[in-house]
Amino acid sequence: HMVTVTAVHGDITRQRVDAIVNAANNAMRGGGGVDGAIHRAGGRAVLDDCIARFPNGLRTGDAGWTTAGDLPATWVIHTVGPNYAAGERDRELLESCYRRALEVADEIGARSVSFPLISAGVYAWPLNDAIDAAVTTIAKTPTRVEEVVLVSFSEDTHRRVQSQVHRLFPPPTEPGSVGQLFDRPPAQMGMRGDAYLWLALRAEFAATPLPSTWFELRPMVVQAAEGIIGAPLAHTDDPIHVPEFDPGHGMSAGNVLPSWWHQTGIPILIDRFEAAQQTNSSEPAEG
Ligand code: AR6
Repeated sequence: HMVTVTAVHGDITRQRVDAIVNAANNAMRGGGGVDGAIHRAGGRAVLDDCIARFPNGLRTGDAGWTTAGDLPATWVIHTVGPNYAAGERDRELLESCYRRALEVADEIGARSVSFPLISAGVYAWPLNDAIDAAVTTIAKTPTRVEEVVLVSFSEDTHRRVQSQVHRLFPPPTEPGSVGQLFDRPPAQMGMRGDAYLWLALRAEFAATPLPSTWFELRPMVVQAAEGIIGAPLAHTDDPIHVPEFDPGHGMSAGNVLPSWWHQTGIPILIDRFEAAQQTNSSEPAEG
């Protein structure tokens, strides 16, 4: 399907989209966290509509819409995530929240929808798994929604969401961009985090025009990589652990190997850069 998914750091109540999703509770009468923020910003109209349309509340894993009141969005799609802290640990229920919210979006004709990370706050679902449930369920749910925005309140959470979004929904790269050099992944990566770094660099350079020489390319890549991993890409065999590249599955997940970049990754990019230049200069441009 044609859905575009992006990650944003900020407050979901400020999102200018057709619908924002609320992480509500079964009673559907407001609460803390993102629920509290949405009811405060939306005003009394949101609560009145909750009472009118959901006199008996909402089941865990289900979703339903109300007006968005004073919010910039048109609708609020309320969904109730499982309360992990209280022992509700069936991941199917969490996935159901994303699926049902997208179904409700289709019902009301919302084309752009912003989600918070359902159950990842007060309900205490383990963060990496909450992120995985969000991105994989959105990826496999057929929908007419065109734009999904995953909004994270904290910078750390945003970085984790961003790297999973880059993996499952790689953004398009522009012709003649540095990002295009990353379009094909190399046959072998150094460590598991290197695949994430590769995709993060591809996204960062998606619209950056190619420099004129390869020796300008190298520092561009090194500098961007250092900005993303927050450490120097020194010539060393010591791996660097990047928390947001670690989906929480294994011990070496999230590790980046600087020596792989110097010995393999960057040389591959330089080869591709030179191949791209050959193609460009052999075009009959100057007639
Ligand atoms: N914008 C974006 N994300 C936010 C915002 C905001 N304004 N505020 C919080 N978050 P939570 P839950 C993030 O606790 O775990 C309520 O009392 C937050 O950092 O809001 O599903 C309800 O009434 C976290 O990553 O929802 C329920 O009783 C994510 O949103 C219960 O909490 C979800 O955190 C639901 O708990």
